[in-house]
Amino acid sequence: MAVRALILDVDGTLAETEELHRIAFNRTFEEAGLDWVWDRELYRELLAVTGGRERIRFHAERIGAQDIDVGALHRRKTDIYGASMRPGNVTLRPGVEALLRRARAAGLDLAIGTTTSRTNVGALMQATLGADALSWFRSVRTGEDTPRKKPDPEVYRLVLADLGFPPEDCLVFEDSANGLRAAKAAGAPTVITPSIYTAEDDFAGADYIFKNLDEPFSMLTFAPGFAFHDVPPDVRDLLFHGQ
Ligand code: XBP
Ligand code: MG
Repeated sequence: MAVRALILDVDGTLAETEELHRIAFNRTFEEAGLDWVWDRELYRELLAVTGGRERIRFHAERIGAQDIDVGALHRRKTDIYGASMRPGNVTLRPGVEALLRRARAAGLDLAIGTTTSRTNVGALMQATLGADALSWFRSVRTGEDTPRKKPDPEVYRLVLADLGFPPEDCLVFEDSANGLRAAKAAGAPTVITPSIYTAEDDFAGADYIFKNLDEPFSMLTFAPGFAFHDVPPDVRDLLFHGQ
């Protein structure tokens, strides 16, 4: 295997943005005069429904709420979330920026495969790496490119088609079981860094599971039957930066 591209999920993987999404959902509900409050426990459960619009619809149906303008609520939530994307209010997870810079220096392609919107990806980039960081990514595919959201592999298939690489030449970075299933169904080896909301997810089938990307020796597990000496040298250089 020769890694030619890194394909990254956004929410939970690049940054712990799910908490900011949750706060934006709650502000939206309050503003709209709804008495809905998504606490952390409920939000963890609701994350099984990928996509913010789908999540609101699921919740409304589950509690039997009538006359809910799901589209309007989600648009407002996106505005509130975007306004929260300010330097200092959001930071990339440990090791993410260094990995991106290392990959670029090594001539690898970068890509994004996410369920959220392009606007939200741009807002995160702007608040963390700077406005032009979106141009580091040769392919950016989002929930706006397909109605079939993770765990459906479609978003990763679109990225792979853009890149023109076989999936086994890429490494996907994910934080959730839904994302892992999407990446594996697209055929790509997958690195998992669990996030605050996904620590209890089932990551069976992951190729690597690390606590964070700056400390791959903090690996929680390798896939069963997998050992450090099995890690291909180019992956080792990339993730373990020569250690
Ligand atoms: C992220 C999501 C998104 C965000 C909210 O999943 O499911 O729905 O929670 O964003 P992943 P939107 O990290 O697997 O891509 O409200 O923009 O959908
Ligand atoms: Mg995620």
